[in-house]
Amino acid sequence: MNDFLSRRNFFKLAGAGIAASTVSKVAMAALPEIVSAESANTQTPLHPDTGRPYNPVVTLNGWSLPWRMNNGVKEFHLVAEPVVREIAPGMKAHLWGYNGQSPGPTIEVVEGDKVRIFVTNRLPEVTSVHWHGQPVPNGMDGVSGLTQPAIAPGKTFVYEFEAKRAGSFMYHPHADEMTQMAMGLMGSWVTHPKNPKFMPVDRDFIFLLNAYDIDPGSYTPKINTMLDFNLWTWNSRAFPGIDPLVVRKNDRVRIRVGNLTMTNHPIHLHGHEFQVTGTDGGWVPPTARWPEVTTDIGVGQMRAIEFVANNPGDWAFHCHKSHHTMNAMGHQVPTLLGVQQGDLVDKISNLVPDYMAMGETGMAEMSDMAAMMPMPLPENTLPMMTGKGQFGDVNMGGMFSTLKVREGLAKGDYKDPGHYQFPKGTLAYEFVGDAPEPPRQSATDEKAAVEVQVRKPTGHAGH
Ligand SMILES: [Cu+2]
Repeated sequence: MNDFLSRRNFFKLAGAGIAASTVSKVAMAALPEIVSAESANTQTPLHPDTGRPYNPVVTLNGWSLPWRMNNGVKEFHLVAEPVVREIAPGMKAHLWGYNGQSPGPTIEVVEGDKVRIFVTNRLPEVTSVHWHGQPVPNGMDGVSGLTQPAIAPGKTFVYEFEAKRAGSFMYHPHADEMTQMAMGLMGSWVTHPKNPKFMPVDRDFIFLLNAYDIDPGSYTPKINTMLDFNLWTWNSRAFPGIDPLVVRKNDRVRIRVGNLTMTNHPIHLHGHEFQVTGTDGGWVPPTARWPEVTTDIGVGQMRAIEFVANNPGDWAFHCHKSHHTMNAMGHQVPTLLGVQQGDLVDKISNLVPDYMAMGETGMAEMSDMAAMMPMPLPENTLPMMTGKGQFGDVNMGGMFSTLKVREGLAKGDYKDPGHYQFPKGTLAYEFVGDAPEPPRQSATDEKAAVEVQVRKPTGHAGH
């Protein structure tokens, strides 16, 4: 036995919510042991104890796959299989993933490593794995039908290539893609630079943007959805299920984000400016970078952003498409802002006893819906927006998390430090006193100089 198969490492992994499954000794002689994760928590980084040294990444609500060395080749074992993934506390989804979770584990190698990946198919249909963004020989590219026969259920295929270029990559199936991506089959890949001192950072996070369409009260995604997904997730988690990104003040931070949804996501960070330092095409030369607080990540793209976390606090970090910071429930409801529903409710209640007026003053009241007796949520459904902060409801869901910048954390400390303690005099506060009526432009009786002809839109004519 070597590497992670040793007893010491097995127990280390088991303690972290990761388990090695029982396989026969004969099978083990040929195939690397199957290691799988049972929890959706962010695992501590996997420090390499064999092979070339590197600074490991932290997979948000995920983990990295252990390997074994075999005559100088790094061997991994991915198993495509049905999994149950907790999207956030209170909701589980029946997905397809790798090694117990969706997304699958992050694979970390070093530039120049010879890599062998065994892929076992435990799905009910054929699959394959495409190593997105990597320079590989054509026959290792994983496009079923085009570059290889698809992997039939029960079969194991072997992919072998050299990890030629350092950078951030993804892996996903290239067989019945629409179904398999909608079911959550995907994972991250990092090829670390051969020189660990190249573009060093103190904390290096990675996650994938992915999306699901799961009807309230059900467990399995609708695989035929084209664009109108209702759960916008990071590594198949929705706020408040997404862990915070915990960093020490003045740490240099890298966050690598890949997009495997069907739309773009403008990812926005509060309190700091960052630069895009990498794409899945390689590192951006320093002369070509510019400062940003939002970077749009297109479909099938990967971006690495970097900044110095010099501003302590609990900073929002989210997709800027506001519907992507909401969970399932109906988005097709009419707008009732300003519509007084008081007596209407009495009338409708005669017919529908559970009817509840909503949206008269906005939708923030949705945050309290789970707690409201008149309208309980269906089973296995997340509220549309939720999450509590130290001052009350955060009114968010979906692609939302926080960057928690704190002084005095230990080097590898990623534990949630709790709410930020605001220094005296640095918190927005309520004005107390008389607020004088603001001066307004005086009303006039004169007829408007321009008479406006309004033509109301009918159907698509209004476009
Ligand atoms: Cu988005």
